[in-house]
Amino acid sequence: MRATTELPLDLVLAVEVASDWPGLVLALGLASRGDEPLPVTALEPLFWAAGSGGELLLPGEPGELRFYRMGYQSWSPAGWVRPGEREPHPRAELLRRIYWSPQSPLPEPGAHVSDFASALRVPGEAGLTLGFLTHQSFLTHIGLEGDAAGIRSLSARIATEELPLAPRAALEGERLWIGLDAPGEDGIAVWAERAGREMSAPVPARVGSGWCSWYPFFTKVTAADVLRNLEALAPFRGQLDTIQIDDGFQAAVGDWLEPDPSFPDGVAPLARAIREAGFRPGLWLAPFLASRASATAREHPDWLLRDERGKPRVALVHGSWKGKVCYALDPTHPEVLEWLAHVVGTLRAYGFDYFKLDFLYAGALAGRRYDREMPTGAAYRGAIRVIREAAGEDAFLLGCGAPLGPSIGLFEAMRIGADVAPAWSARLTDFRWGVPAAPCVENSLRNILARAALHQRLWVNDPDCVLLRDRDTKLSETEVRTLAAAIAVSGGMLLISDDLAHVGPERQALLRRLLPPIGRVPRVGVSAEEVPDELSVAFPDGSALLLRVNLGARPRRFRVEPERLGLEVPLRAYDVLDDRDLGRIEASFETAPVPPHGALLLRLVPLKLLPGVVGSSLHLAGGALEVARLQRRDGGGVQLRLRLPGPRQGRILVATADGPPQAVHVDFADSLELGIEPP
Ligand code: 9PG
Repeated sequence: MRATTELPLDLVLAVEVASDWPGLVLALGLASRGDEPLPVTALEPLFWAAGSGGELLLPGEPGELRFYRMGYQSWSPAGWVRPGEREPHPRAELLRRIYWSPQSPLPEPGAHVSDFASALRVPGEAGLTLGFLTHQSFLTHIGLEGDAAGIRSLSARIATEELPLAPRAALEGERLWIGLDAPGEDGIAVWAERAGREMSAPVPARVGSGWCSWYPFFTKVTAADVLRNLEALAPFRGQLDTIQIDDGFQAAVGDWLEPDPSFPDGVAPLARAIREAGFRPGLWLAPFLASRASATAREHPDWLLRDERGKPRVALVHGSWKGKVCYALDPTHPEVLEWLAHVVGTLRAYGFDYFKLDFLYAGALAGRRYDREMPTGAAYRGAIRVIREAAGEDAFLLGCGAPLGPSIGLFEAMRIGADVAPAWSARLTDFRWGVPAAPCVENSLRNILARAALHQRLWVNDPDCVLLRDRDTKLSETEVRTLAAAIAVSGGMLLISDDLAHVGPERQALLRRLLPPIGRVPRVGVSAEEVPDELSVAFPDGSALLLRVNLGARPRRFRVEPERLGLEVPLRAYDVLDDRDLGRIEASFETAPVPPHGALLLRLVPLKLLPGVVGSSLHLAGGALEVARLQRRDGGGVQLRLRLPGPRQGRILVATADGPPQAVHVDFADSLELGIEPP
């Protein structure tokens, strides 16, 4: 469709009707007919306001509607809000720069914003999903105005940043998908599936695991700490993939090839040692930051992004970094790009082929760039592509602190939430910041649950690390298990981050139960709360794993409805975390109370799948990953092959369709052939 306007400008709209899902794709663009450049503020492929004609028909009562807030970057909080509800609000300009899109307004009372994609639905009912499928050039957001009485407006916006449209030139907007009829939770999944496809997301088939130096050592990490842990991890060779050195090896943020005195020989010998020990060497970098104390910032003031007054743009003030104040590098400056290629190419030549690229929002800040005509998304993507090229097509890029939309298609994996910490909550800091994003388990869990649907559609989700230490932690046994179970069931990367000297035998046994990562795409349960409390995984053998999390401060019972999970009753239920058989289940049931901050992890096996393994203490999958082969023998016995990497001790529960399960104690490494006769 083409429409002319009063300006020397045509609107060009292409509408595609999707064949595999009810909905459509809108591609809105502009074509100039004039002789003068025309600055363009924004494109809105969708705008609806009450009373402007057309009706927004949604099931349920307006007061029950929830709006999904994606959050701008890895650490920004995601979740469902009630229209009209007060939302998080960064209290300082610098916090806004870190957690908010430079192109999205801050939420006002009665107005809501979700970056890149959103959904609007009554819990459990079909709803409306809006999401941009491409982010080649521009940042995007979905806006909503309304409250419990009704929705006043809904819009989908492409920020074109006042960039001039050249005479006679055309401008293509990002493509917007409007999904109808999807239950809200699933709508986000369908959007992610499509956006991943359109942007050719390089999603690895296998989900990886590793050790990260940050959470035990922070910036104080030394080469000796890394080597000591490498040695302690030898028994996990073949099960943990990557040993990743985090922040602290560099002379200053921005001076990546100059070692800090705590790494007297630099990182090259460590890359070799890690590889020789049978692991993949990984390294952390913040490619768009340069601290005030760095040679990079000092020697190349022209590489820094500038604000409106021409001053270097501050991206972060960090208490434990030399120089504290960090500037953002200009992602369009040719010398910056050349230097980034040199840095990453050199590190690759040292042997690193896994890069955790952090504080990436700094590559998409507002400011005056060398290339003044390049929009933010394109500038960011161009710089990441340069890094990719230097790192190698076979390198593993993990994004962190990254604007989500423009990162689609460029990363194997992406951090999807706040940092963990050895404490459940950080409410005071969250309150001071105005954004619940301070490092703690509670904030990390929020996004593990609320962004679970992105996993293996846009990238492999990195939920951040499991914390296993039993010293120097405020986390209770219950809280440690909740974090571990949520990370496992989310299907995301399985990273640990402790000094192994502080991980006792029981917590090491828990680590075994987390490896290999489950790696599957979970389904998010229906919830009327801000954060969903349910994830479930359906396994190809017909069984399922169900996770329920009690984020509250009081014990809570949960209702388990097998049909809702697509499971046939009768079935057998097994409590994985407590290694306890829950018997035969005939219908929906109410669970025993789950303590505050606790989790319930159930393996559910329909009787029609039996005889078979109904429970196992060998892995948090509870039996779903363990069985490589099962043969039924005459007379009711079974022949089993168990397969799991590394030494395993524990018990498996084997059941027939009608009897109680038999517990069989096993002790093996890698695999075990087992014949079991009926009792
Ligand atoms: C290394 C860390 C770890 C961690 C990352 C990221 O706003 N801040 O001051 C802020 C500091 C650190 C931080 C996030 C925000 O953590 O998520 O895993 O790599 O950097 O410095």
